[in-house]
Amino acid sequence: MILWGRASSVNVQKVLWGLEEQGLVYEHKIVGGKFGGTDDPEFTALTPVRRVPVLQDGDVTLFESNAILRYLANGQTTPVADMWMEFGSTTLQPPFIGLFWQQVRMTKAEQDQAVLEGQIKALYAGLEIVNTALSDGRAYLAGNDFSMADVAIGSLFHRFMDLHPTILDALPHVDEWHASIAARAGYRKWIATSDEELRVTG
Ligand SMILES: N[C@@H](CCC(=O)N[C@@H](CS)C(=O)NCC(=O)O)C(=O)O
Repeated sequence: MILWGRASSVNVQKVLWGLEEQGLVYEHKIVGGKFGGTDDPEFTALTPVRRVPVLQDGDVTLFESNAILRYLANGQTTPVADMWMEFGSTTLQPPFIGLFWQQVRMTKAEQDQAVLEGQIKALYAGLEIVNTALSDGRAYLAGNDFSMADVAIGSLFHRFMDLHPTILDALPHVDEWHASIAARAGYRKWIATSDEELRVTG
């Protein structure tokens, strides 16, 4: 199995954590961002979108991080886990990415306070939905078993909590869930990492 993609990409981190959870052996090829390589013929032959991650496993080649997580789960993702993975992609990830770009990838002069506040509001609204779901006492997003939904959504948390350390203060169920997934080896190894490589100064 070969995973293509730089470990500073949140979508690659998600897959690295998924691989760790499944205890799979793989080769890691670092491409994308400052490492380049996404326009090289060897890479473009694998994916039409020229983005990371890409997973190769024998005859199977996949792009899209959530599809890769489902593949790694080997058919074990439930419809409820699938639902939360979609919610992560459609509702949480867009404001998270917007926030990250504003605060990490732009200079102070380029940042737009109104956009930033809009992203925080949207992200918070999404997190309130997660908080309500978890208030029924389930241990994980899709029930009492850890699933790829926890990986897909949980992989977003480290960076925005770094930027907004108090964001979960009024969301106790998300806070508790996050503390439990953040203790997992895969999260500590691949998600709780520095974003220094991506920071724009000024
Ligand atoms: N929806 C895709 C998004 C893939 C994506 O946008 N990847 C970014 C990194 S997070 C990328 O390849 N950027 C260009 C680069 O790293 O060179 C997924 O979930 O895999």
